[in-house]
Amino acid sequence: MERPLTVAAAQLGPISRDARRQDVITRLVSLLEKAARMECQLVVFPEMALTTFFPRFLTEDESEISGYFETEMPNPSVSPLFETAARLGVGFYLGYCEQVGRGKAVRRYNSAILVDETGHIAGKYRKVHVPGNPQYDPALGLQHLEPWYFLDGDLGFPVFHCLGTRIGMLICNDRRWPEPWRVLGLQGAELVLLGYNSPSQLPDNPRQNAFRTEHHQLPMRAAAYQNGLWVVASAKAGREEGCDMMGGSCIIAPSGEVVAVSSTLGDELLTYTLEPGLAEEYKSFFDMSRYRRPESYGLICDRCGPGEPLTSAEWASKLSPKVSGQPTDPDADS
Ligand code: CDV
Repeated sequence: MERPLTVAAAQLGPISRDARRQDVITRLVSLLEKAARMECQLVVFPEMALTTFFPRFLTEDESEISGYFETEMPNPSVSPLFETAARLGVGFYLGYCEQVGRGKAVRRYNSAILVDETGHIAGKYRKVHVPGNPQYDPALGLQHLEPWYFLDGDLGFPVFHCLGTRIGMLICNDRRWPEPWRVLGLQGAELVLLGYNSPSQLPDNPRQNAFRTEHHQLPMRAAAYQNGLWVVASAKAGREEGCDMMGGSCIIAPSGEVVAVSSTLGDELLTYTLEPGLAEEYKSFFDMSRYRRPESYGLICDRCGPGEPLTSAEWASKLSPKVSGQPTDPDADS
């Protein structure tokens, strides 16, 4: 049964450090209204869509830091967004900075919420792969201090039923790792929404500069194909507080094809009518229940980083009885 869903990546241009929250919300509401006029049902805003990407600065000024965080969601400053969504019947993904608790018990996360077409929060995700350094490093050409401000997400990789679709969420750096995509795919995700803030140049890894767009799309295209799902990725782009941020917001089909891509570095709406059912076609092609071999993949969870190659004896002890009943050493029979 066909059930088309018209989605939009609502790319944002830069947000300055001293931007008023109210002015940012006005920009988001205007993109939401435009999306509704274009008959979109779901709009994806970037990571940290309410503020500048402040982890490029080190600040210990608590009043500045707390000004970047939301202590509840929704709250009076963002309510125009929720009200507009409900009035127009448009759902949205919003990346924001979440603060839980107070004083010494404070916990801060780089989060995203999924809001349904009635303006209610259908789900929340907290960024798991928090990149960068926990301290200022004067040797670096570009500071990326997310671990100074944020804890690793502790909600796993949930999938939500929303707008008749199984939807998962990721945030920026998560897209570069295959594991979260697989975990979402194993829960039947048909659509993954992702906001990002990615510098267009890496001064400390200059040999990657020529591949920035490639390294942005490559893991998402592979993940879309390997897990049979759609991806909507939305950038905070342009020159923000002296840092050039890449655009390239895009929509990717389960075939791995990029079906829409942004063309500016400013506020821009990128729309596409997707067919969630196409995800099923690719999921059936891979038929994971039949062909995956989790009993051989244990090393993925046992090891964090690379180590020495396993010996055949180590493999034999690691493999589940289902596999280790068979010889793992090609010479074992001879
Ligand atoms: N906001 C991010 O997570 N940005 C990272 C940086 C560290 C490059 C990214 O993967 O794009």
